Amino acid sequence: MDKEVFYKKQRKFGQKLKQLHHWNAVLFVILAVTGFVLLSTDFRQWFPQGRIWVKDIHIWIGFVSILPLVVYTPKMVKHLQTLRKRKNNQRNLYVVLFILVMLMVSGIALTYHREIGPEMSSAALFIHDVFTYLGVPYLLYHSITRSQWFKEMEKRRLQKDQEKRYVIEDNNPMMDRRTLLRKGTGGAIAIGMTPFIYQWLKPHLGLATLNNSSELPLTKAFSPLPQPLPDSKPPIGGGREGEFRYYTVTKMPQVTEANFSFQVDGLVNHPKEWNWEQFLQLKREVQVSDFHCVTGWSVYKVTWEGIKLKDILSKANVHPKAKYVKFYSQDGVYTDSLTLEQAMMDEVMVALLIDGKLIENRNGGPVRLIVPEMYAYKSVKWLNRIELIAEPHTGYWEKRGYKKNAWVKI
Ligand SMILES: Nc1nc2c(c(=O)[nH]1)N[C@H]1C(S)=C(S)[C@@H](COP(=O)(O)O)O[C@H]1N2
Ligand SMILES: [Mo]
Repeated sequence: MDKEVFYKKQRKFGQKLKQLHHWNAVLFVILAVTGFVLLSTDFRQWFPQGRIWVKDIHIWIGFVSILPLVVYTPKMVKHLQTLRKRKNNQRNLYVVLFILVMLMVSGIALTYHREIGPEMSSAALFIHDVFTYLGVPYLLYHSITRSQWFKEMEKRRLQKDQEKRYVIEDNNPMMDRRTLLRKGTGGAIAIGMTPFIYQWLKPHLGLATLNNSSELPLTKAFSPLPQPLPDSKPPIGGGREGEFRYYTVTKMPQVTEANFSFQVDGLVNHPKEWNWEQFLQLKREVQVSDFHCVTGWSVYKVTWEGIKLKDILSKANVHPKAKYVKFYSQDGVYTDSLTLEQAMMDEVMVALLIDGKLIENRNGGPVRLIVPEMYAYKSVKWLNRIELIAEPHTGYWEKRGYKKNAWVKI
């Protein structure tokens, strides 16, 4: 083949690759944006319903983007080799590919979190997080510095420099300008990402215990405080392993002793209502259990102290017509339910203490439900009312697409 034809072909091929490259970038931007929305606790609060479809979009685009990557990669590698492009370009390609593959593999694992179990999901979520927080800025840098817009800006800057004869002595003024612009871009991205990375690392740096100062610590809002049982302090579980991600679909309710009440009503023979002091008189027990969120994170060996739900139900004397138990939160919005049979399981607890301390407000305190065998969307925070009902009730997240079957083990 003569040289002319060869180069023409290569150029055409390069053009095609460029288009594909562009579409990959578009898919990637959608994934990055939806991914950060899913990470945002603020979004969860402002627009909870949106989370469900944002997650669907994220997963679908994720799957769709596998295809162009598979088609595109071998061609790109070949193209770079034929044109004997700079080593730099090739190395960059492999870094980008590595990031994308790690995100995809961990993303697929997370999509099937239920099938692979909590341990594998936690690992997948960790990988997905790492490559989001470190990989996304890299890819952002990659796409900005390779865009037509950026290259033109570089060119313009260089021309200006030459006109002004600033860097005329330099051997390679283009290189200098370029390095400067690129370092600037890299720096700006790094600074922009810092709050996100900080947010992510905070619990791992031991900063999670610092309370938001606008929040009244519950230990000040209640008196007396529950005295932990010997099994709670020191916690028989040896202290929890892992970090909670604190979720709320509303503004966090400020529970105080004055507005605290705990009710059991509906289809019961003896409806009950306790104030704080009376509530503390109920017999508490201690249990160690794991806590699994359906989005992939878990906290292990949590020592909870509280009242077994079955004990509370027996105090209220459940009417034979009751088939389901509905749980209300003091936030006025969040609810969920169990069948009566599920509610009678031994480990279902109305918890007050975690690892020997009153449960914090953001963690659902002072009183939250714990259903260790099920995903934590069943574990209603700021629990203040239990209603016995005859018909099934669809909980907050279940209404918005979460499965009614919340068993962790399938
Ligand atoms: N009232 C209320 N309870 C709730 C939620 C919520 O948003 N509001 N989120 C649920 C979900 S999805 C999870 S994973 C756990 C999170 O508990 P944490 O915020 O203490 O980590 O609480 C569950 N109970
Ligand atoms: Mo969750």
